[in-house]
Amino acid sequence: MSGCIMETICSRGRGLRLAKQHDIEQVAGNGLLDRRLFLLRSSGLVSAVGAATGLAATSARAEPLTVAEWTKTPGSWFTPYGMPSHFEAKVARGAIPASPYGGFGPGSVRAPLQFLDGMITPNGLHFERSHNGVPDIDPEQHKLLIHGLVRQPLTFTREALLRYPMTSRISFVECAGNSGALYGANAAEGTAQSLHGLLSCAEWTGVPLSTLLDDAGIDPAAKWLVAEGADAASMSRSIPLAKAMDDAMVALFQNGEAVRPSNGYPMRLLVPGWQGNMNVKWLHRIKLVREPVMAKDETSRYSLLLKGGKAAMFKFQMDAKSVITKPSPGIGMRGPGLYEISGLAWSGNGKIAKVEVSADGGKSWAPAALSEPVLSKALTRFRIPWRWNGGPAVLQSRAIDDTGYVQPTREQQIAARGSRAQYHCNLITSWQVAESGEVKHVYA
Ligand SMILES: Nc1nc2c(c(=O)[nH]1)N[C@H]1C(S)=C(S)[C@@H](COP(=O)(O)O)O[C@H]1N2
Ligand SMILES: [Mo]
Repeated sequence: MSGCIMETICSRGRGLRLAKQHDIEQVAGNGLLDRRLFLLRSSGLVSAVGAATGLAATSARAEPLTVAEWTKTPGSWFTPYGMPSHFEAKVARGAIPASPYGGFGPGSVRAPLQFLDGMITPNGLHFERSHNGVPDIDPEQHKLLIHGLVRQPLTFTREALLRYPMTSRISFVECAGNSGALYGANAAEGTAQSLHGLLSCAEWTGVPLSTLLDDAGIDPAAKWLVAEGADAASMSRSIPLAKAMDDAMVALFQNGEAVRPSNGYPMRLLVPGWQGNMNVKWLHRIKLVREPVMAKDETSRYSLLLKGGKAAMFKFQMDAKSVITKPSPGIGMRGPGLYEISGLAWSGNGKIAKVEVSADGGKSWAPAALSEPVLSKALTRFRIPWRWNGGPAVLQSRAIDDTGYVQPTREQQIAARGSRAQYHCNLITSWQVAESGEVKHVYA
């Protein structure tokens, strides 16, 4: 295969003149190619590669278009709220299990990461984790109370919040329990969705929490706040005041429309980059306090169990992590040739600085291209070309954020934490590619 690409390109003077030799060379073991390969469109190189690998097989041999059935008759009428093509029915939050409590109660559904591209999760596919179901909240009756160590307690209706100046930011939400199966002794069978799908990213719009706290007047004795939801779980979390004043937001909009009921309608707290659990949905109360209140959701749950029976008192930020979504289990390979490996990287500490990809189970690594925009505490799409020779391969990705934090191997994470940590699992995922093209989760 490698000879084939090289010969084709070498026989095309224009491509060769504009693209340097190293642009198409293998840059790491088992066929990883220079990340700029697909960016060299103007050089003619990509079309040469396409012809050489069969990537362009369908478009290169153009035949006259036939007139399809849907071109011969008028299309359907409009709908008030658009839905995806019915051909995309598999792109869903999985099979919804029957509620053990007759339609209510705790549960979660996961975003189908392997079927999505870009950095944004459509609202209908945003993962959901709810500890006691989704309340049906009338926005006219819902109120947000800010009280405790403040000069003057205030209540806000949604209407009142809508009169404030809004800000927007693109931010991921990840459940601290996401990927927890990877602490297990044996590699769990699963897809990007079932293993890592408690993760989504949206553009959130709302009022900076600092604005509302300033309006209430912060007592200098206040160092923390407690945020509480109006659902039947009364989800409560203690949040350091410094974080609240830094970049927390009372979000009213999600990707341009009102926050969905399952994601916190009419308002949710957004705590960028920190445990999903702290992003309290159906937010109705914020109390300023001196100390954390040690609520059930920060002690019995969502705290990080370490080796020797110790627990980290608080571990809020979600460290750098990445996962390859294409190829991945269920999204396999169809014959040897040139492919784009693509996936998601994110860090609760800041921006993704670099993503490296390995096709030989971590023996060698090559840098992936990061798709713009690369934003702090948002999902970042990475891509790298791969020439699959049809042999066995183990694909891995490793994220590095702008604090220098490097996503750990499984070995490193288990050595540091033991295997009962349950939360904050951000170790490197390995996808094994079989000669059949099938992809499966393994421990490398
Ligand atoms: N009020 C309330 N807020 C909540 C929850 C909840 O059950 N009730 N679940 C939390 C958890 S555990 C997570 S991971 C995130 C999930 O957000 P999402 O459902 O919008 O994806 O919301 C958090 N906020
Ligand atoms: Mo969660």
